[in-house]
Amino acid sequence: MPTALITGITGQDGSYLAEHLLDLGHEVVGVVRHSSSEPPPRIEHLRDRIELAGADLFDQTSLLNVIDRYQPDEVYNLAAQSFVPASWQQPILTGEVTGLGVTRLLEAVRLSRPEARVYQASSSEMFGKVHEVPQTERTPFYPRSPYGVAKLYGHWIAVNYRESYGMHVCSGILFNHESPRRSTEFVSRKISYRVAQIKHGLAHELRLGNLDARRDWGYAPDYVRAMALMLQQPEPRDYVVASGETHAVREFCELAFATAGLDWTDFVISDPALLRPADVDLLVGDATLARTELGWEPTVSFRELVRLMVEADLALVETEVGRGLAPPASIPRR
Ligand code: NDP
Ligand code: GDR
Repeated sequence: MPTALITGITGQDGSYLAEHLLDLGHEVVGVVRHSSSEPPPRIEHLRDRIELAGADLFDQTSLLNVIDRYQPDEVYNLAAQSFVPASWQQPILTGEVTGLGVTRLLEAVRLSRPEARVYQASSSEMFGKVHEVPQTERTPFYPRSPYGVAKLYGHWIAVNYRESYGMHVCSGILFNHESPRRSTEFVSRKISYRVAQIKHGLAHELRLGNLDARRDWGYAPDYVRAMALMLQQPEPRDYVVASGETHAVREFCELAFATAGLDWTDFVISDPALLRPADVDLLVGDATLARTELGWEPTVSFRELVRLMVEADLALVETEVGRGLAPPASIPRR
């Protein structure tokens, strides 16, 4: 049984990837940073099937210790400060974790388990102000946020360790992928959760920033399958993973409200305070390489994604209301 070590296991993707690797018969070790609250909700249901190890992408020794102790066959680096607006508020932290943290992890692997296969979570945010449409593995990068810049560093250091040391390192350039496990600060879940609150009479409006931004949105469980497939290839390389469709935030709103029988124009307010210092206007990926080499295919369309997220939040809010746990009628503004 191969052993897979996942950093960022408490995040959206980490929880789905852990489930997928367990289904494939892997032993799973999850890296968690110290926290004053537990258990981490997204992996609560997996607690008796996975091992958790304490380490932090800030801390070289802790990473070396976990690699040394578990000698993983596969390492998935999903940990990051991943919220783009927070990267302007905390640019140095973002650079340390999302950027330099990749080097710390690669150093730990190089020193203790150089034959391990490594997956680096790269991002379509690296394309930023796009040089071509659609974006492929060969499209030049132009990041537009401290997060995007940090991810670009992580991407190139992954390529560099592959070329310098012959390590088996793959970088997955994943476009936006969402699910009911997404945090409510990201626009998809912010919308779906608020739609559910409005439907249950717990809120009356939804304040958003840039409604014209276009994203290539997919379903997170589909995207973690691509991560695992990359590490099964004989030769390491980088792959774009995307649906190939682009939609505006306003389309997401329209569909989400319609799913609950509501008209989005009655509730959505465009708030200039929520605009970013610089935004990424248009993303759409070409995943031809992933489709042909990995045999990867997404199973959930944009319309299905919006519907399943709204339906999940309608059920969640109904349960919360039923238990007297109705959350306050506000969610993070950014
Ligand atoms: P999340 O924000 O949901 O999860 C981030 C994870 O990183 C959490 O488990 C968090 O732990 C952990 N983490 C943060 N800081 C540290 C640290 N200093 N040391 C150790 N762990 C840390 O992200 P997603 O699951 O959505 O994304 C996974 C990865 O993929 C990220 O790297 C993201 O940047 C990248 N990505 C995501 C895309 C998407 O659309 N979702 C698209 C492209 C790339 P804690 O729970 O303790 O906060
Ligand atoms: P993104 O995702 O920045 O693409 O990064 P997010 O959902 O935060 O924003 C997508 C687009 O929606 C616009 N937008 C808003 N965004 C948020 N969060 N809140 C709002 O109120 C709002 N109104 C409009 C944004 O301006 C943006 O254009 C995600 C993260 O998961 C990254 O870690 C990952 O690398 C990329 O996707 C690919």
